[in-house]
Parts: sequence; C-alpha cells; structure tokens
Amino acid sequence: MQTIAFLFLLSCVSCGAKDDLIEEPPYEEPNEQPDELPEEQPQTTTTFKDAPYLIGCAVVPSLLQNNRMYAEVVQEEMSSITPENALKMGALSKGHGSYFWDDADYLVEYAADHQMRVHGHTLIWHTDIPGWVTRYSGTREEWIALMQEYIHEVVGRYQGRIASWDVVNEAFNDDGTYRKTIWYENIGEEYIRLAFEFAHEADPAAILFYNDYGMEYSAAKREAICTLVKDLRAEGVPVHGIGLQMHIDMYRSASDLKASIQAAADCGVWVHVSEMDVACNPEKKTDFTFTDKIAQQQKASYQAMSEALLSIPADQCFGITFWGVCDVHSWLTSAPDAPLPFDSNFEKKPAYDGLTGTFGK
Ligand code: 9MR
Repeated sequence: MQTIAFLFLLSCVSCGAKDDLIEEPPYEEPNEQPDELPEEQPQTTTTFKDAPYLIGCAVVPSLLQNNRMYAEVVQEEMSSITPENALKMGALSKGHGSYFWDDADYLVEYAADHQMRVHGHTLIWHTDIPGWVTRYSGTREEWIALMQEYIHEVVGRYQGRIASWDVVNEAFNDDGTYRKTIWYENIGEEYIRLAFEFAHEADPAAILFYNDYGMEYSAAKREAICTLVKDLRAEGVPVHGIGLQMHIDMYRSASDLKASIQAAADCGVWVHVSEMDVACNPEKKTDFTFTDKIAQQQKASYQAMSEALLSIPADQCFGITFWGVCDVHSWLTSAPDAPLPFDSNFEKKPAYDGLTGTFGK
C-alpha cells in the first residue's frame, strides 16, 4: 500500500498536481485502496510464475552459466525452458552414432534443479542438419532407419525428464504446400507420421507437438496444419499439440492472434505459443529508437497474446515461451530491435505488465 501511495504521489508530482495531492486521497488516506491503478503503474508483486499457464523462455547454456542477471531472471520468472539450440540435430549429432550431449544434459539437469519443465526443440527440421546427414545417400528405408535411430536415441535419453517435444518443425510453406525438406525428398510426406510414432515409442508419456510459424498470417498454412493434425489424430497417430511460434511484430492484430490460437485449439490438442517475440522494427530501420509509444504498442501485443491463450479451455493451454530472455540476446539481430519482455539490462518492460495484467482476469 505504501508503495502504491508513493508511486501515485510520484505520478501526480510529475504531472504538476502537487497542490491537489496534499488535500486529496489516497495520499491522506493510505488505508483506502484506489479503485483502479493508473495505467502506467507496474504490477510489481505479480511475476510470470503466477500465470494461469506456464511461462518459459528459450535458453542458452553458456549464458545461464556465466551471466548472473540472466540466470536470475530465468530462475525468478520462468516455469519452463526450451533449449534454443542445444537439442537440434546439428548440435547433437556429430556423425552416425556419435553424439554431443553436454549442453543438453546441462539444461535438463538445470531445469530439474529449479523445478522447471523442459520443452524439447526440435527433432525433425529442414535446417540445422549436420553435414553427414545432408551428404547421406540411402534408400527410403535407410532414411527411415536413420530418422528412427536418431529420434529413439535423443528422446530415449531424456525419457521422463523432457516433458514435451517439437517433433516436426516447419513442414509447410506459407501457401500450405509441403516444404521440400531433406526428409520429405527422401521419405515422402509420411516422414511426419513416422517421426511422431518414433518419438512416442521412445517416450510414451511425452507430449508431442507439431510446431510452425505463420498460422497468424496465412490462412492456407493454418488450414494445412490443422488438417494434418486432425488427420493424423484420426488415424491414431500420437500428435498431442500444436506449437505456434509467434515471431510476430507489434502491428499484428489481436484478432489474427486469437483466430490462429482458436484454430489450433479446435483441433482438440494442447496449444503452445512456443517462440514468442514481438518485433518493433519490422521495417528494419537503422535509426530505430524504442520510444514509450512503441513500448505501449508492444505491450498491447503481449497482452493480446495472453488473452487469446486464456480464451481457449484451460486444459489445452500449454503455455507461452519467449524466444530469449532479454532484448540483447534475441535472435533478431539483422536490425536494431527490442522484442522481449525484458530490456538489455534485464529490466521489465511494459510488455511484462501487458502479460501479468491478464492473469486472474
Ligand atoms: O534462435 C535460433 C538461432 O540461435 C539459431 O541460429 C537458428 C538456427 O538453428 O535457430 C533459431 O531459432 C529458430 C527456431 O529454432 C525455429 N523457429 C525459428 C527460430 C528463429 O530463427
């Protein structure tokens, strides 16, 4: 209450209402709660851990190990982590039957030590594939065997410790046609079904996702993904969720977000906002400045995303994962930007309050 009165005092002083303040509540009546907090007031007591769904972020082991402030934000705010790169095939597979586990092992142990969920990203993708696989020449059956061996090895190693997996990532083009990936070319579209079956064999309890971007802007892609998921499920294939990456910008409408999340929920599966960030400089201006106005627009996007997720049944809300922790470590580096809820000094931005303000509504 004291803090609220103090902040209220500050805001009035800054808008030149000092005289009023001396006579008007709530300054003189500290026990009386104002009906509504002024719009800009940060909600300091609510954290991401209070969310009605799990909030997490993509993490990098070296930053967790060497950057104290980064580690503090992750520990204080996050309930779930997704290894940003450590579980990709290019990071893990060093040759046929040869693996590098150190980074992934570290993150899985870290999550267990801090009671966090680990979401595994990603088993089968068209990029970040090691050279020995891109050079591999085998029959269709040999490609299936290669994929099976890889998925069994990775999912099996973390059985019971990695709760969920992006089994197939980005299998569609924006027009809804299949992306001609190395897996598609060598196995055919059946590679998707097989990948889910292999993951399920290796960890029958794991929650298995199809993950992609663009459902919020391409109706054709949305349709293709929902059709795939519904068809696979109708055939008894273990697909349990849809991950919507949501690398959006602050101009994306709330109705686009809601429609895509609702479409995924209508498939009857878990819905994960799996790689969220909100670009503020999609025009890629070199002289970009993060103004208060931009901060408010970005806040509205974070708020709209949370509201969209909260509008589907609670037992389908898998959570929101940000693609990074603070602005300086974002993957968006081709132009200056500020896409995450924490700034480059690990301070909370208005985006933070955009999310927390939706909790408990
Ligand atoms: O943020 C990731 C970056 O560090 C990697 O170099 C890149 C290639 O592996 O992948 C980035 O993450 C991508 C994610 O794995 C899939 N969706 C798009 C993400 C941003 O490119």
